[in-house]
Amino acid sequence: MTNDSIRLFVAAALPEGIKQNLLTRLTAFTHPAIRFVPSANLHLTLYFIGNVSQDQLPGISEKIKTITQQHLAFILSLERLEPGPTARTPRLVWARFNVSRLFEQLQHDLATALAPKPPEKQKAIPHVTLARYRKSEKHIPAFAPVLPPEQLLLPVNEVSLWQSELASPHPVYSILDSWPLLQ
Ligand code: 2AM
Repeated sequence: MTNDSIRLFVAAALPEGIKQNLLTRLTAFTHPAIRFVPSANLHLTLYFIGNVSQDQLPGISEKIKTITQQHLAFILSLERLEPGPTARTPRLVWARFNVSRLFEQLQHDLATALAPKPPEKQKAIPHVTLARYRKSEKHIPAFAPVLPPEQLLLPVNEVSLWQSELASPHPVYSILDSWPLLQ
């Protein structure tokens, strides 16, 4: 990639109250090799684009805008906090939300429009990544899932394009643009 490349992903920003609610439950996962995601970086993952050149940005934004004009806003309900349960995600702790037809359709259409190759067949799980294990950690502990004591609802009213700048100890994210979903 050239110097003018940028790393992008599509995600929904979270209300401050939801972030705080999720973070207070994370103490169950305390471990020397775990790093909690800073509050400013928390988001509902929709689609990871990866590195693209600056001149692709207007086209990408236009595609996301068109998709958001065709999809309804939705509300997700928190199911549990748990270690990433799939072979792809064992090194994460995430907050997993309920399966939602509206989320799946939005995620599928973003992947179809933005992917350089056909999207994975595997369905995307609605989640917020809360913590990651250090890459050097070989032994990932078997934490039990944490269930929310009461219902926690996450309204998803808009979709944002985020830039990720890799940094230590955490990447720095910034929102480049946002588009409302249909009400
Ligand atoms: P994750 O939280 O489930 O890992 C920025 O990294 C965002 O893009 C995160 O929401 C992350 O999802 C998502 N993402 C998906 N695939 C990724 C990849 N291969 N590398 C980095 N981030 C990825």
